[in-house]
Amino acid sequence: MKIQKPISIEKKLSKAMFWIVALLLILSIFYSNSLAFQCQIFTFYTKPSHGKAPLEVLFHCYAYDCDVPIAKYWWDFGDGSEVKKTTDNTIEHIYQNPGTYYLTVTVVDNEGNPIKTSEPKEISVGLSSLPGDCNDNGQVTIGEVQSCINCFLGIKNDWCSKCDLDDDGRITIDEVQKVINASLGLY
Ligand SMILES: [Ca+2]
Ligand SMILES: [Ca+2]
Repeated sequence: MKIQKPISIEKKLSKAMFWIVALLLILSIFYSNSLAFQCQIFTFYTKPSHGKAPLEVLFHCYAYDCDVPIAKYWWDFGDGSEVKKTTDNTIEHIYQNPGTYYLTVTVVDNEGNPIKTSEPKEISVGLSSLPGDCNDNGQVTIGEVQSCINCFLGIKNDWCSKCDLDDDGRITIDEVQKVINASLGLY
């Protein structure tokens, strides 16, 4: 009969140590990755993104960088007005004339060095306030209604942002109803 040798305390300890070290290593990799991920946060939104001129738009930027403190925001409204420099991360701007504008915000550190510039946000300012008047010609056609219905059904097209009347990123049945009403002259 074979007698199994008892595993020595030293061996048991070194095995346990191995697993503790491995676990610590995994945890430290995970932690440093999650820190790196959190180290730069950047969100930027506008409300509304479209409407009738003159259109007052609110811009909000949330930026965080753990390496450098963010001191200023430079707002380029894309309409030829001068770049506004603020310490506040929220600003309002009125677009006086119809057109399509592209706004960017740059976050700047306390020594005046730009850290990051946003992707351009499109602001569409029209002549018409009719819901679903996607091409801004003062009437809502069956084609525009069809486009908005398609957006509601998840079939994306260029006009979906115009059909999203409250700018919340989705097209609801109420919004489609408003567009249909506008096409019937009930708005
Ligand atoms: Ca139209
Ligand atoms: Ca919506």
